[in-house]
Amino acid sequence: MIDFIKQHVLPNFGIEVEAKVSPLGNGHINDTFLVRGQHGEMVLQRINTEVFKTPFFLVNNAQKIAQHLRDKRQQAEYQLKVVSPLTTQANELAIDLGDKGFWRAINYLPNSHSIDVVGDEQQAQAAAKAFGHFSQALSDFDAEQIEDVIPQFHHLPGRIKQLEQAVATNSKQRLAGCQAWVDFALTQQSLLQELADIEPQLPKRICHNDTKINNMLFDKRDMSSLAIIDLDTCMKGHLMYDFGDMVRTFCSPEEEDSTNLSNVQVRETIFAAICQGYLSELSSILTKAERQSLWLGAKIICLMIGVRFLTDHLNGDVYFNIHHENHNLERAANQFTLYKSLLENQAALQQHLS
Ligand code: GN1
Ligand code: MG
Repeated sequence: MIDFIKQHVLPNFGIEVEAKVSPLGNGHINDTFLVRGQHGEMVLQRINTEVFKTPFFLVNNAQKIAQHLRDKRQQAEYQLKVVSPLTTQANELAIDLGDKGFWRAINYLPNSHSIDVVGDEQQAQAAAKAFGHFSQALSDFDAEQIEDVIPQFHHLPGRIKQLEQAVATNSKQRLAGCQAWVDFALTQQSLLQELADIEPQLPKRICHNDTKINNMLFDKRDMSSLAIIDLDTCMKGHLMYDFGDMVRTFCSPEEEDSTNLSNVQVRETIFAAICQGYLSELSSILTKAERQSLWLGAKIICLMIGVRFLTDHLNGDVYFNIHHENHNLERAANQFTLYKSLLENQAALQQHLS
């Protein structure tokens, strides 16, 4: 892959073939590389076109959002750095090499540092504030300009249907090995009614839709907030899911795929820090219903990603990249365990949202 990139991709971006190319980050969908050339560094990505079926939507959205954030920064209304698309020699946002991939480049931010597990409350609060600031800065952006890169992305009814379908097909004969988790997931459908009750009251805003802790970069020199990255799934939606993904990825002391389930739980102090950081930026724009929806967003996101991992395990790991056998099942077990911890601690946790 690296040789292919050097020979066939870098020239399109005007980068010499001698540049150093190395894998970057740990996304589950796209392939990401750091390119170090004579004239500096950039991030190069091969977009997974099975998942992003209209990849030009993705790069066009990212371009518009980056432009809006850069404008805000110029007016001193956005304090974070902006990751922007880099164009090809032909002044395009990406290069489509057919079955050899759809490639795009983004500027690399020097001194950046990402974490996979939140270490303390300060980190949680800073990251939640940064995601809140990002949404705040986009709150006056015309949502109609943004295409749905993945229709019905955060859509619990659809995700449950996909699980039921995978169970019915059982194409890889894996159902017996995960029946207990399937049964558990399918007994949680009261969330659907809760969702149906509140959703009509929620405004549609541009959301990040993947507010994982490693999509917020710290400045490694002083651990201050540097930038929000991965604009791939920025789409119209509900902010409760951005809040939910922070709860999902900040609160557990274990990584998303850890099999040390006895330690997978919601840390209340981290949950409280998320609420403080996020609301400090957004409380003036959130409607009453949006604020009420945040707890539901946390529950839905934790359950839904468990459902998605379990579905992919049953389907034979066709969506998320895996690194070993049963990886998606391990991820699902981890995320359902976290979801259970949320439910068990509901009374204490919800107080931080009032
Ligand atoms: C995927 O590839 P990555 O890490 O940016 C997924 C998210 C999941 C996440 C789970 C397009 O994101 O929805 O929450 O894995 N992205 C897509 O870690 O499905
Ligand atoms: Mg992502």
